[in-house]
Amino acid sequence: MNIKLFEFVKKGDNRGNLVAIEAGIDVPFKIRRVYYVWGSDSSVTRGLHAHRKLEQALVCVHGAVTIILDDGVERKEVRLDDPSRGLYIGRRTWREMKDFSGDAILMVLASEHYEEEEDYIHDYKKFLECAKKDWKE
Ligand code: T46
Repeated sequence: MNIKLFEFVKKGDNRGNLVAIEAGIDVPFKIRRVYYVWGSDSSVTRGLHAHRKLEQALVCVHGAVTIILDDGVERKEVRLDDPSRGLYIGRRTWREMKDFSGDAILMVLASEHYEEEEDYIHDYKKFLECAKKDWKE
C-alpha cells in the first residue's frame, strides 16, 4: 500500500513545540495546496473517495481522527493523534476519515490544486475495478 507514516522533527524548548514541514524534504512532493478540516464529530465519516494522481500528507494538528486506507487489495487503519506525526497517502488509495474527536483539526498538504471532476473517484465499485485493471483505464 502506498502510504507512509512520518515522524516530523519536533523543535521543542521551554516555550513549547514547533514542527516545520518543508516540501521535498519532510514530505515527498511539492506542496501546491493546504486545507484543513474541523468541526466534524464522531458520527461523521468524510473522504470516501480515491484520487487518480493527488498525493497528500495528513497531520492531525489538534485532537484525533482515524483514517481508513484501502488500495483495492488490503485495508489499513491509522489513528492520528499527534501533531508531530504525518500520514503520507499516495495516489490511487481509497481513504475514509472517521471517529473525529470533537476538537480535531486535520490539516492536509496536497501535491496539486483542487480538481474535483478529473481527479476524484467517489464510487467504491469503480475504484475496485480500476485497481483490478491495474489502473489501465
Ligand atoms: C481528501 C480528504 C482527506 C474545495 O473547494 N477545495 C478543496 O481544496 C477541497 C479539499 C474541498 N473543497 C470543497 C469541496 C466541497 O464542497 O470543500 C467541500 C468539502 O470537500 P470534501 O467533501 O471533498 O471533503 P472531504 O473531507 O470528504 O475530503 C477532503 C479532500 O477533498 C480529499 O482530497 O483526501 O479530505
